[in-house]
Amino acid sequence: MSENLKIAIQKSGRLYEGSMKLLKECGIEVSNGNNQLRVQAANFPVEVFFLRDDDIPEYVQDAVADIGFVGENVVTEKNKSVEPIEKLGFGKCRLSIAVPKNGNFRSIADLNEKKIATSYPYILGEFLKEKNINASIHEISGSVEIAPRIGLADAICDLVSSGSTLFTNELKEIETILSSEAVLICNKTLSAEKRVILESLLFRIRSVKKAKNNKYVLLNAPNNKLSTICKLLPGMKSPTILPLAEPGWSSVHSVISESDFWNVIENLKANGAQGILIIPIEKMIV
Ligand code: PRT
Ligand code: ZN
Repeated sequence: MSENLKIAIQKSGRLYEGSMKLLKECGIEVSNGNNQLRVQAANFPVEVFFLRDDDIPEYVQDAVADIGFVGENVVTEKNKSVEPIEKLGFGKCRLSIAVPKNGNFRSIADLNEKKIATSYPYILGEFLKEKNINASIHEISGSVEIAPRIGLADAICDLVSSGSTLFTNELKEIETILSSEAVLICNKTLSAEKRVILESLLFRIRSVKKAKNNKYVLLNAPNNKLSTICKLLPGMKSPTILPLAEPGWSSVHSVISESDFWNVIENLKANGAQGILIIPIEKMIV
């Protein structure tokens, strides 16, 4: 019987939606209607396990699952023997040290001999060691942000995304220890057969990610401006140019990356482009 690749994803929480959406965009149908622990995909040789995110690195290390989608923060904290393969582009956050807004602490050096509350004792411990700061770590598993107010700690080390939790609790960030997003981690001794399935999945994931980072652009340009405009549009090979019904004008089609999107659009306009249309790309085969 041929093997399935076992994928561990978060059962519920902040990474659940993103993980399910990514599988769907990769054309993998997984229905978790009955809140099951494990589901076989309908049309791809994978089986999805729904777990607590904290358990995913260990399960992947021990080959209970072959791969997992989990935050880099959890991978680093758990320090298991797994191979990080690919960033997945969702679940972005940072692990930061924060202190009371109106207190006396300005930098991490002020935290010598102080107490820091966190759910990330390993990462924080390594960081303090590296910076030569002798603070004590108080491990708590939830609601870390209230620790200074109730006198449990002088500072906290916790995940931040929008910053509103810190703001509401009158805390301010003084140091970022780690930037994180969801990553695909892999067991280190995957069979050759499973590697083939993983390669096929990675190919799909990369096509989805690439599409998200790029836009399809259509514009009209006078023929005497075409060479300038083409230089602004690198495209996958080179732009496609089609004549318009109106003499002296062409339609130009290309792909531009999200990162320099606004710069390119402004330059295109300044160089005579008109009727610019930007279209999202669903998949981009790399
Ligand atoms: O039940 P299980 O153990 O699976 O879930 P969990 O409660 O441990 O994790 P969950 O679902 O809260 O988070 C899962 C993963 O999402 C984390 O490990 C991160 O990789 C990622 N992630 C991204 C975040 C955040 N953003 C985030 N903002 N995880 C937690 N937060 C929390 C943070 O701890 C703080 O309480 O949100 C609050 C801060 O948010 P802002 O927007 O107010 O700054
Ligand atoms: Zn967790």
